[in-house]
Amino acid sequence: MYQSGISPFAPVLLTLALGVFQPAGLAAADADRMAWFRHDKFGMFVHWGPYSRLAGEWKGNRIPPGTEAEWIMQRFNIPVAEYRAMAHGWNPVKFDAAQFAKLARAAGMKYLVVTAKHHDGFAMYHSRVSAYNIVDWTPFHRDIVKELSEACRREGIRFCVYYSHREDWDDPNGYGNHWDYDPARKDFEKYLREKSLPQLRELLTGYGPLGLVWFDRGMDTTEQAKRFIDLVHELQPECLINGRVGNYSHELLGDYQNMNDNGMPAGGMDEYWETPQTLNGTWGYSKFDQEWKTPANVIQRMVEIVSKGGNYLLNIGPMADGAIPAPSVAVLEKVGEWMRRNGDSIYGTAACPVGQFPWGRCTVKGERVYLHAFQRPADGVLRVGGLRNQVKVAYALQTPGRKLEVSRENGVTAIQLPAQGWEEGSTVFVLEVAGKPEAEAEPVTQGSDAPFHLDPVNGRTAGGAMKRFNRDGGFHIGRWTKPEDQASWDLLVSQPGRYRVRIRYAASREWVGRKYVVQLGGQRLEKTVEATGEWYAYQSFDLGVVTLARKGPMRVVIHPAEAGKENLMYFGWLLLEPETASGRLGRID
Ligand code: FHN
Repeated sequence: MYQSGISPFAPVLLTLALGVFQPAGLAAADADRMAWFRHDKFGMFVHWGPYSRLAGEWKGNRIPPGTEAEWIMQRFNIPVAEYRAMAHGWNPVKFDAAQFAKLARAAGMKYLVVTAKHHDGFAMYHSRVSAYNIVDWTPFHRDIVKELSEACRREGIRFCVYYSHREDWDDPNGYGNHWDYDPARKDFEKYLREKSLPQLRELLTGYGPLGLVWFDRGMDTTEQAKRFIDLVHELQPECLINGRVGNYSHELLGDYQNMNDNGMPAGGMDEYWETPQTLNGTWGYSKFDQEWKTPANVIQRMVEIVSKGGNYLLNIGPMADGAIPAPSVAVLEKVGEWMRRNGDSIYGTAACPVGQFPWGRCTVKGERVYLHAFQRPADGVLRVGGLRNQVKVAYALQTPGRKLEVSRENGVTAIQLPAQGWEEGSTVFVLEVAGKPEAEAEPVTQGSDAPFHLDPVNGRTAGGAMKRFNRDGGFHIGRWTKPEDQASWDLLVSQPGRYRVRIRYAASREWVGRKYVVQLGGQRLEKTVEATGEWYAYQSFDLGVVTLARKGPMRVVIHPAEAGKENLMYFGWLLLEPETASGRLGRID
């Protein structure tokens, strides 16, 4: 046990209290709708449809390596008539909904998202809108969505559907099929009105309460996306909507942000997010792809995702006959064994305030820090830098009665690890700490004649300002409308001198003309947001030269100059570059 010492950066100490993660700027009612999503962390994605029957091969030709098997119709430009004929004979007789739900449960997954319609336009449920569905079109005649929804409820798994609302290669007016249909003659509005929206209505009215609807390959316009959102809200107000409902290059619509496929953000974010990931290299089943991730890899990905405040939606691709590939089952069962022992360090936890470690990651819940050691350090000591709290007691999650020795030196907490009890994937150690886990911020430092690079990852937000991810531009800070909505950084200046300040941001038309303030120590720059063209069209702007007069700590803060209705900007970075005519630092004498 120890008392936290005095930090050398005491004047600029800041704390990040993330004990109960609840993204800033959300109304309480919104936050409540998200409660299960925030808690559950781990879901099963199921990509299944007639493409599974082809298993990555069309007329003796293999789908190019690295291509997703569910895209086979588009990759080979298979004519609608031929693809329909193939689907007509599909009979997945081994399908057993209970097996899916039981596997999800055994793996520790809490929600299941099944492709009710993927881009090929085929409905995996009994649609009255289109006869091109599993019940009417195939000899199988069973409603897969219905059976899965019932099995999930029996197993306590939250049931959710994926629906490809924009892309539809079967419908003459849907998006994406240019080989059968002339794009210039398509009436996309008709497709929305007569197929996509009515099918969504069927899913929202025929299968009980849905946890969420997972849309994909977002709508072009906000107006179109809002029709889908409105329908969900009208029919099932509690049902969540994923971020891909809208255009990826516009402001996030829906309840949470999706990473790109298999994506992992560089750091934690201030909003809800989820990453969809594959177990091998494809979503739909391919007989050619046997590159399965190991249980350890899946566990470590899960820990990494949860340590950054996200959810992990992990895919299985059932085969043509309805069986789940044996390697998927084996991996998920192993992951489930780990979850049964260690789930406490995953469910209901929040992002780790103290970043990433060479030996693993961490998650937090209440006044506990869960240290996930991916491997045992050679000297048997787990070192945790930047944790501000006093540690009351430390132990391995599996052996709470056996206390571990803890010491602290120069701001680093050191835990003596046992030699036994190591797990494949991650071994979890618990620190019970005084108060909510908080980080001592690492100041941003500079190298010799080197700039300060201030970005969303090494800064912090306050008020309504949020660190966010977008699919085009990586991280940005957004949702700031008033002076209290701030981004700030603590710097440790080692080379006083003159510095040129540059800022990079993207601004949509409505934000142009808004005033913002950059405070650097005692200096204040007031600037106006300029046009960059588009939502995520980032540009850099020169803000002039400032003087960093003294060595030591200094704070940089950016915020809107006054309150307004519109967002300020999507902030990318601020650069402080040594200003010299000769290329050398303009030093202060
Ligand atoms: O095109 C789809 C793909 O087939 C798969 O469904 C993934 C899952 O996230 N989403 C799209 C690509 O991003």
